Amino acid sequence: MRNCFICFIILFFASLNLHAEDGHDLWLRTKSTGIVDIVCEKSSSTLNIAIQELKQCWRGESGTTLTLTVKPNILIVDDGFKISPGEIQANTDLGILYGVYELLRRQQTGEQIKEEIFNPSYERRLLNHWDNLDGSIERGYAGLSIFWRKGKDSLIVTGEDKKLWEEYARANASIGINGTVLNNVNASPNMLTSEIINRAKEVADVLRPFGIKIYLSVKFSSPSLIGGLKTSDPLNPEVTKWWNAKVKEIYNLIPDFGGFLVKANSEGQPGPQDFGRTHADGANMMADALKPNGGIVMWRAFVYETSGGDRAKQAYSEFMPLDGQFRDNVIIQVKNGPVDFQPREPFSPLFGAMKKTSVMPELQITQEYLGHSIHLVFLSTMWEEFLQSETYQQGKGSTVARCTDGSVYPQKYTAIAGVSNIGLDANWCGHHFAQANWYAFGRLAWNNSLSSEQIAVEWIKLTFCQTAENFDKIKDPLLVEWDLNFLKPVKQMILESREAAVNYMMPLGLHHIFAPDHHYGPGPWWAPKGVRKDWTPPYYHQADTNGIGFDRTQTGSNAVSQYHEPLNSKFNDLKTCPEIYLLWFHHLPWNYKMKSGRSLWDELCYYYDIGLQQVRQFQKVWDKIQPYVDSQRFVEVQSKLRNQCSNAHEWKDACLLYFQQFSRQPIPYEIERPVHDLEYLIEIDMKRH
Ligand code: GCW
Repeated sequence: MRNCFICFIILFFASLNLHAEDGHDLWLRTKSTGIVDIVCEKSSSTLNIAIQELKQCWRGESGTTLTLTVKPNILIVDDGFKISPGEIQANTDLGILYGVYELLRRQQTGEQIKEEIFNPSYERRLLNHWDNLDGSIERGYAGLSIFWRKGKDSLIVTGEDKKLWEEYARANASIGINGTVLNNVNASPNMLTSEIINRAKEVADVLRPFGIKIYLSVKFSSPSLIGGLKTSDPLNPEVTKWWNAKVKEIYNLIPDFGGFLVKANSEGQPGPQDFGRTHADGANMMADALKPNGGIVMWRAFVYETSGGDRAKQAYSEFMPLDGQFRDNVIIQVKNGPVDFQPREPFSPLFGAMKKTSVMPELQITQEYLGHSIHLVFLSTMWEEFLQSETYQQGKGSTVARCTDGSVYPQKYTAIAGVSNIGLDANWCGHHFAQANWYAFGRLAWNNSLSSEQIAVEWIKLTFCQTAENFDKIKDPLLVEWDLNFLKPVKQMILESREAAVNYMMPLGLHHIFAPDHHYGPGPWWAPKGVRKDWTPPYYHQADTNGIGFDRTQTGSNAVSQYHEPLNSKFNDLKTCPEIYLLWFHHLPWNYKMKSGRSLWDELCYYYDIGLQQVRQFQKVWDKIQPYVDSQRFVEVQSKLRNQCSNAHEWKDACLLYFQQFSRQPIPYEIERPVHDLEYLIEIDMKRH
């Protein structure tokens, strides 16, 4: 009987439209199953979109009357909204649109719809595109830019461009993203030429009805590079005049322009220090130019000098003394960790520490250090870990989330940014599961206390459930079957995936042991003469015959001192330092005894092995769900998982064989033996597959 039922299920799903599916529809693939009567007294382009979405995607009871009401309510913040079964209420038209997306999502995922207010955690929720004006994307793994291209038609805006930008805007609005930086932080000065600003205006016009403002990355030396000035000194009156005029030119074309993002005096980019000025001098000059039109400056704290000692300490050392010196329309944009988007880092100590300055987190959605668009890694769990980290700046409960969203300190502006993983690939993100990271970023930017589990469930249902109409009939046996055989295992896989990547790449607090430049495969050995030490993996792992790890304790670089007590002592003391950060903060002998009772060397071997086993398990999970997914996405993900698995194996072998030269101990005998030679792995340097 049971077998019969399973056969029926399989046949049923096979007969469903499991057609080729390129993934372009993202999490927005539902079609309406009934009619909704919409009452809305106002009209605007944003409200028109809201109404169209409702008509296209309605899954509630057919014939329902839904009222959309734009009226001030003090309990609703910014573009927040109130939902009840028959009404969506908001202060703004955009709030209504967000309310519509929330209602439709709930209908599709079978979540309850009751009277409830939804307010955003951050006022500004931005994507940062590292797109270059020639169409290439720094750290982009999903094809060329959707905004820029080279060639003679580079400035022509085609119907196809507009269609794609509109789809992009819709996807962003559906998860609450309301800003986008159109170009790379390693900015070309040409971004500020009139012809390029004109193209940016065309993008802004398409994005506007969806509530998305545009921002631009600017090069600090633009006045001298394209403005014909002799200097770009921020205190020079000619320079100030140039920026004022440029800002005016932008606002004439784009009246709701959001502002500038600036990478200055970082990795060779020009900045105020080139003229003996401070970051505050530079940021304030731009902030003053933008202020009359309500624009802001997002000034990045990603700085580290060649001779600056422990790289993990430098952003804090440089920016803390400037706390209180920035204009109120400057926000300091800080990467989640103190080094650089590693698979695991403790949070940057700047969060919660700068008390008189607005501070915003920068996350990396594109997987520069997490397997590009080849590895299946759901980043929500990493961001959740970061946002929920206790800073203790105002006692317990001062999490990074609360320190940055205005709950702990009043901030004039609150914001969060994610470095985009979007390109021209049909599925936008290169890997079907990388779409989940775009989705998760938006959801967390809207509500920074959401759990990854909830986000995962939403995304899987919206993206993969072929029978979404069944969610309102919760007892439907097909749905129970789908829950059990697809949702449950896929959810478990993605929730585990980031930890798996940490395990096979750099467990126990190891970091930055990547091959150079592409940051894809392992390169713990890479240290050519003459290269900046803090660009080489041995600087970070410090392995020698005595042990491994970066000593950041009070007797080492003392990076621990940048954390508020009790974290300073907790990280400093071996007995209390969480093992996930062990080698981030401590240099330890190979035979150091871990909590598990194993030696540090053995434990390292176990973690690398567990990581590999986890990916093998992911392959099994995916193969088993084949009946529930369309053939194209099935095959594409399956093939990526194969690559990921062989990469995980290479990571494990490369790191263990390399570190074994120092530990001089055998790999525990119950663990699978390496199958690659170290020489071979060094030679191939794991070029991208
Ligand atoms: O992680 C590093 C990247 C660079 C990037 C830089 C930054 C845009 O390797 O490609 O440059 O960070 O964040 O500025």
